[in-house]
Amino acid sequence: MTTTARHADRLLDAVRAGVAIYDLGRQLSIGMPQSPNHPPFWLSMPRRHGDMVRADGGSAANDLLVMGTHVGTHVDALAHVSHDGRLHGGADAAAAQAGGRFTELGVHTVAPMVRRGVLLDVPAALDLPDCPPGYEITPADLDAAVRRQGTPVQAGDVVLIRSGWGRHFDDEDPGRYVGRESGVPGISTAGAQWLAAAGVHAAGADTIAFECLRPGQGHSALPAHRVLLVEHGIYLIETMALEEIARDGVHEFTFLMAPLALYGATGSPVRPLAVV
Ligand code: UVW
Repeated sequence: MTTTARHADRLLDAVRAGVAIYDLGRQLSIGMPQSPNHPPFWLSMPRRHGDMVRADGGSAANDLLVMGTHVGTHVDALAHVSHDGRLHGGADAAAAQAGGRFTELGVHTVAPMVRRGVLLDVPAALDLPDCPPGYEITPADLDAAVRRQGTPVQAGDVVLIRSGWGRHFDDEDPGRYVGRESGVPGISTAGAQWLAAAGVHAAGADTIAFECLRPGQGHSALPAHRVLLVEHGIYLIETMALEEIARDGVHEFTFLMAPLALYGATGSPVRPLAVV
């Protein structure tokens, strides 16, 4: 039986027994923090109640949504990042994007995930309230979290890394979460190699770009993206809400996530769930 099938079975058992479900997605709203690399989130209501009243008196409102696919809680497909003109598996990025969409590595190829999930609570392992801005999470930190929690990482897992920076998502100044001046804590290149060596299927974090952003660096250099997406074909999930599940001390769960099947797109908004 595959890991996915085992977790689907466990999920059914859990649903029958009564389960706790953690919502790991952020609310999407105008003005929320987001990377300057991507078009902003915008929602308007072109049709309001009363604009078109049906013969039976009924009326409907509806919305127009405009946003980048890497805004809010989202998954990065393998088409998202290239290095020296090459995508994961060696495909030529310029050729792959020639038709304006990625037929091979687009987000429509990311299968819905039903997998073992592990939360690695780094600040808890370091005995800190949260990782400081610009802090690089090392393999030693990841090992310390695994040891403290007793949750070894297995091949095929989805591993979520809590830095504690997520508590800034709702700050009045969205620039704090984005790390405009301060930088943002996150995984180091060596930390990304640790995840790749463990054979994880996907990795997520409570930060805007998953990896460490040094003060003043902005979102210009993303070496962990290269290691995970390009070199190892490991999906990334960013801007996750990990505070509640960490507060409850839940470190192992069934992870559920279905990206939108946006044909050829480089990413998709998602609403991941942890089922315990
Ligand atoms: C950022 O927003 C920087 O992350 P990504 O482009 O990987 O989605």
